[in-house]
Amino acid sequence: MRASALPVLLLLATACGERPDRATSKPVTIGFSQAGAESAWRTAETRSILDEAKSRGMVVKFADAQGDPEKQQQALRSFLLQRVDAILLAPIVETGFEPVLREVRAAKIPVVLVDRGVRVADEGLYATLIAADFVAEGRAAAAWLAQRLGGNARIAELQGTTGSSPALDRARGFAEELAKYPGMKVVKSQSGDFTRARGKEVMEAFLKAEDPAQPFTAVYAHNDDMALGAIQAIEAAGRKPGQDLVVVSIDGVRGAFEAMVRGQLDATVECSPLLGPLALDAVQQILAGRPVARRHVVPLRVFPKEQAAAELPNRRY
Ligand code: GYE
Repeated sequence: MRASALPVLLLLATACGERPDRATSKPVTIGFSQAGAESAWRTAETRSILDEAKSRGMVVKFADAQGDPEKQQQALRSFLLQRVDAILLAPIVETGFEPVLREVRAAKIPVVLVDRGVRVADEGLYATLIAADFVAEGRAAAAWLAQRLGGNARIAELQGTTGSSPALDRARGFAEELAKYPGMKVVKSQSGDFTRARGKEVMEAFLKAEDPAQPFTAVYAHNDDMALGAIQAIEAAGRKPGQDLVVVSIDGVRGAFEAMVRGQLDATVECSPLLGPLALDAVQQILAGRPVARRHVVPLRVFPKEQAAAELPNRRY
């Protein structure tokens, strides 16, 4: 082989997902610990990562923790035993990861956090976090609602999975922004676990316990799926979502745009689940020994229902 052909071959190998530091043609193997399949957002994220890995010639060991933090720890330990080249972790909750991440680091396996953060004393336990700014999303939802309702609202809040970074931060950002408006109050708040079924159940209970003299005028759901469940509960109670109650949520899934076109949902804050290209770029950079930014913030956009019909054909999830 001519010496000049070598760098080209190496480059090709890198582009196909091979570890550039290995002379063999063994493909890169990634362990992907997914939180669950609770929402349309999450299934879109799973697809984005699996499709992107496939197109880069990477092998993915996929483990769905089904919302169980214990299962997620087991998945990480099994990736460790299988000696994967890198781990993608979409953590269910923020806490409890320190010990297992120490084991993973001792085995020199890099960890890329996708979509949610963890709370660890030693931030060096993961290479980078690729996720939206959930506090900013909560703020954007509150600001939009305040503007829409002229600074006065009695709000029912459907929170995401207890202890997850999006639930904590979306609640915090919303509350911080709301504090600027004395007429805006969260009167009920409970977790609906990011699912449509729980969103419906919790909203049903809220409406049953509602004081008729002081009815809710708005719903803030930490994701679209819960908002779609709440909309069913509101309609079943003989009220009109989008009219009697203004509904705002987060994610920007296709179902939310369809509900906006029907006039049932008022606005959604987009949080893109299409993280595959970003996550796998990070993995490839790390394996090639190149530096990666500690944090990649996925940008947000607010879509009110007036824009939904024009935007619907552009939605990719
Ligand atoms: O908003 C929600 C999902 O972690 C950002 O998890 C993600 C959230 C998303 O179940 O729909």
